[in-house]
Amino acid sequence: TGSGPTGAERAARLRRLALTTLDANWEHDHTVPSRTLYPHQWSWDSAFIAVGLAHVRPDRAWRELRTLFAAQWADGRVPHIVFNPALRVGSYFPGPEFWDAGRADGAPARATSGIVQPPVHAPAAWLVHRRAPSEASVAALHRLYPRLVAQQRYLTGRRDVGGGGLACIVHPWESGLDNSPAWDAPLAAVPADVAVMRAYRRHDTAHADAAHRPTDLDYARYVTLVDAYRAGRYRDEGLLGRHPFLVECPLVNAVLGMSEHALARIATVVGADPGPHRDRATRITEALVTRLWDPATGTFHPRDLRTGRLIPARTVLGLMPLILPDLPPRQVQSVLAEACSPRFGLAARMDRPLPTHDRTAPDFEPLRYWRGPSWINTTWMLWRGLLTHHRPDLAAGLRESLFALVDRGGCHEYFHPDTGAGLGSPAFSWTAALLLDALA
Ligand code: 9WN
Repeated sequence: TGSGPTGAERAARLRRLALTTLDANWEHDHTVPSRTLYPHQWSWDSAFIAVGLAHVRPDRAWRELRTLFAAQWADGRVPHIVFNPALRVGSYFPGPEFWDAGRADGAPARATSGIVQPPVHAPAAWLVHRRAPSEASVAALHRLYPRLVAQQRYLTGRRDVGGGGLACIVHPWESGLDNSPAWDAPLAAVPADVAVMRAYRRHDTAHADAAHRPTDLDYARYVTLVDAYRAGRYRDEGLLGRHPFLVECPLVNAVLGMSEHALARIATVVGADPGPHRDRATRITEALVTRLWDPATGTFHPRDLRTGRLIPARTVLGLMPLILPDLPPRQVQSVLAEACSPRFGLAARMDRPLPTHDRTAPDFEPLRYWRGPSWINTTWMLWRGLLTHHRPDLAAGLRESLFALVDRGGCHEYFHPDTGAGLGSPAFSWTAALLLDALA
């Protein structure tokens, strides 16, 4: 993290801060993303958190994943939220009563939501094992492997609504980048009545500035979409004919491909055949390039299955396929060009952190959640992709910008993409966890 005593001091300071943050957010058998805003267990948060915990508390890293997968549904879906039954009603909106998932086929005993998040868990499990291999980690991989395989089967099976070999999402929350400008076009087709929200009370705006969060109109649509999915008891048959939001997301599918690569490695440890995973990884990367790559823009875009068209917004989602080791050279070069353009400003020496949306777009909003602010998870994923594709110069620049953000702003949830000011939750778990990984 820089040479000499200053770099070493900063690294030690950041490590202490990260550990304190993670310890404070530990809750019996899982880590909450934030005590105030997100007091339950979240799916992709837990995967990122495990990656960080592997460096400091490996037992806890496995516990984190074990707790999450204990709430896996019979069809293989890993719910995006596992609710803590000890919390009072109203500690988060929408809570378990709103999801009412218990009545769906194959739902677990624990109260959960009915949707998923990007499947970063197999890559996370692999990183945790590689960081601290032991008898316990091999045993943990044995336990997790069939569950991770079932998660992939769900996404590449029931969720291949478009029939082209990619998974589709049924709600913007499933992308993890809830109010990204990428979802504006498909969401515009979702009926939304702000009056719908009068029946509920948002909880997020009690803890974070409303101007930094999704709008009430966004929330009205989020609720409409859950209503629609829940009305069909979270079944996936016939979604194309009845569900108002069906999109193939480049991040979700890049992670899906990455997971098959990770499963191939895990398979060799647990005595399973890695071949089928490698084949599936190849097919997912091919489908991603065929279906989500736009030669005209040189980047990846989500595909709206209801219109059949690519969504034009150029967001950070389009850069995420760089995490795939088998991304063809043409796409690698062109995603790098997009990342290094003024839209995202990636450089060996960065003057500003990586934003989540095209800085030059008229709808870039530096304060509002996923519409511009810098986030540590997307920064970390791009960093890993740069290492995979042998760009240590750019990887070093991005990593340094990550350290600078947290050093100045603390373990915030997101950051102002110009000033670096901390936004959202001030003690956010994946910021701390991924910082630990980048420091290692
Ligand atoms: C809805 C927990 C989650 C993250 C998401 C982030 C945010 C929830 C919310 O918080 O979403 O799932 O209430 O806004 O967008 O990526 O997993 O940290």
